[in-house]
Amino acid sequence: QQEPLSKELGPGTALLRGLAQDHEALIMEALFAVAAESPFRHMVTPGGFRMSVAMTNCGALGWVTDSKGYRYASMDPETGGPWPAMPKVFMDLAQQAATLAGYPTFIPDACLINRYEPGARLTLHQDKNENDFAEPIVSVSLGLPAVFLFGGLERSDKTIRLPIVHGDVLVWGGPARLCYHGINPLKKGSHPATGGYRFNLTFRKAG
Ligand code: MD3
Ligand code: FE
Repeated sequence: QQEPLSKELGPGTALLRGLAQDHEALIMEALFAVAAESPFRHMVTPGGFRMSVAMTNCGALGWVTDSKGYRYASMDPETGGPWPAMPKVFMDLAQQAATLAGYPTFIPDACLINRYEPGARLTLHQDKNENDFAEPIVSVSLGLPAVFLFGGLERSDKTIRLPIVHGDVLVWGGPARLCYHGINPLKKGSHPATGGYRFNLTFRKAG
C-alpha cells in the first residue's frame, strides 16, 4: 500500500504513485483519439525556438505558444476548430487525484498533452498563464520514465530531482503552485503502453 500523500515535495503537493495504472488502456485509447483530431505538433516559443516536446490539448481551452507569446486559446490554430472534448476518463482521474490531495472542487477546463521523444526536455519554468492560482495543477505521467526537477519560487533556488514512472500522478497546489519545475532530457527506451515515448497530461483550470 502506497503512502497516500508525499511529504518530500512539501506543502500543497501530493505524489500519487501509480494512480493512473488501473485505467491505462482507456487513457491511452482516449489520448490517441484526441491526437487523431488535433495532432501533436512542435510549437515555437516567442523567442523563435522550436520546442523539443510535441504538444496537443483537449478541453475548452488549450495552451499554445507562437511568435506572439504564450496563452490559452479555445481554437486549435492547426485545425481551425475547437480542441477535442476532454475525455471522461481524463476528467475522472484528474478529479480523483485532486480530491485525494485536498482539492475536492477542482474542475479543469484545459488538458495539455505533452509527448517526449528521446532527448526532449522542458527547461525550468513556472506555469503562470492561468487566471486562478488558487486551483492546483494535476500531472499524469505515462510511458517512459523521466526525471522531474522541482525548485522553489525563484529560478535560482536549489532543485530536487524526482524520478517519475508510468502511472504516477502529481498534484501541485497551494504554496507549491508557482514553483519552478522542469523535465530532464528523456532517455531512450521502450514501454509496453507507449513505445518509445513519454506522455504527460497536465490538467489546469485556465479560464
Ligand atoms: C510544479 N509539464 O507542461 S507537469 C508543463 O512532464 C509541464 O510534461 C511537465 O511542466 C511534463 O508545463 C510536468 C508537472 C508540473 C506542472 C505544474 C507545476 C509541476 C508543477 C506547477 C507548480 C509546481
Ligand atoms: Fe510546467
